[in-house]
Amino acid sequence: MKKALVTGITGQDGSYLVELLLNEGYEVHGLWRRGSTRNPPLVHPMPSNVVLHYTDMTDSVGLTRTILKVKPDEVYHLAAQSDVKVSFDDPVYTVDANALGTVRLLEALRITDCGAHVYFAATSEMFGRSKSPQNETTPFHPESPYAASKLFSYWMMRNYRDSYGMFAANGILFNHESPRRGLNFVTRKITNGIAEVTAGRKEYLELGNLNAQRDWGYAPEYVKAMWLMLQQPKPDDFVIATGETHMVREFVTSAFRYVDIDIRWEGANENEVGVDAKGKTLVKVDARFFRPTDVHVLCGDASKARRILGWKSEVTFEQLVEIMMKAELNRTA
Ligand code: F7E
Repeated sequence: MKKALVTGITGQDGSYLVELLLNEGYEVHGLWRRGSTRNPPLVHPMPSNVVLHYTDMTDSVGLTRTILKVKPDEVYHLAAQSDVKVSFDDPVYTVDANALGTVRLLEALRITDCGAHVYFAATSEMFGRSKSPQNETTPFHPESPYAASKLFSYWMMRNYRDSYGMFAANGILFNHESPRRGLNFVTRKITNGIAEVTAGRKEYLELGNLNAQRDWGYAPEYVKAMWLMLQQPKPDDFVIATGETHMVREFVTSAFRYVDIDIRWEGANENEVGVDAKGKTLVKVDARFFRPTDVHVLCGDASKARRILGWKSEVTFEQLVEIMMKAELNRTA
């Protein structure tokens, strides 16, 4: 039986990846960050047959000990401080967990001579202000401590691949969402907020930059791409994206349409509002949610993944909004 070790197992991607790996017949192990007072919040119940190990990305000894114990065939490195806005408020922790964390893991794998295939969750944020569509040859221009920490790890993966012959693959994943997305990310904040508004528990949504454009895909499809990368004869780097980009404003409009509310946009910048047919304000812009610098347009070209991995996204933007809204309304019903 093949063994997989997943860092970041408690997050959205970890939860879907665990399901995929269990279906593929893997013995699945995960890292669990022990808090002094409570366990980390789970986006989804953890299947009972997953083996959890107490350590985290700041603990070299814990990582080495876990690898020696598990002897994994595949390692999926998803753990990170993944909130871009938080990375501006807490850059030192972000770099420690994300950048040094990857080095600690790579060193643990090298020292133990583990031989596992390793996947790293790189990100479209590394492209920053580079022109879209972005693919594997597009220059990087990170615009946040988060993006810079991920770019550092991306290069360390390549370095360990070249220097030590490690099977180290980078997945440059564009935004990918689902009903299991954390409430701090914009898609889930929007769908959850609309469910609260329609249930009468909230007056309006408060959002930041409505002009940002993102290439939003469906998370379960994206974890399949991670797995495919580790089944290849040689390690490589792949962009995973839908190839379509939409503004945050469009996401809001589509999600409200799902509950039969037509949103009209009025005003500009910090004074922009979204109102319903009766003129009631349902969306406000609040500068608290702006970032010191924001990535404006991300749109990925995943043709290499299609050619080599046979992967392509199937769920459209409208379907994604529908999946998320449906789950949200069921949850709050
Ligand atoms: O923001 C804008 C915000 O936080 C998307 C992470 O998984 O994907 C994610 O990073 C856009 C930004 O995701 C609000 O300014 C407007 O332009 O959902 P997000 P992200 O920053 O793109 C990449 C691929 C990762 O790797 C990251 O780990 O939406 N926006 N108003 C807002 N964003 C948030 N969070 N909250 C707002 O109220």
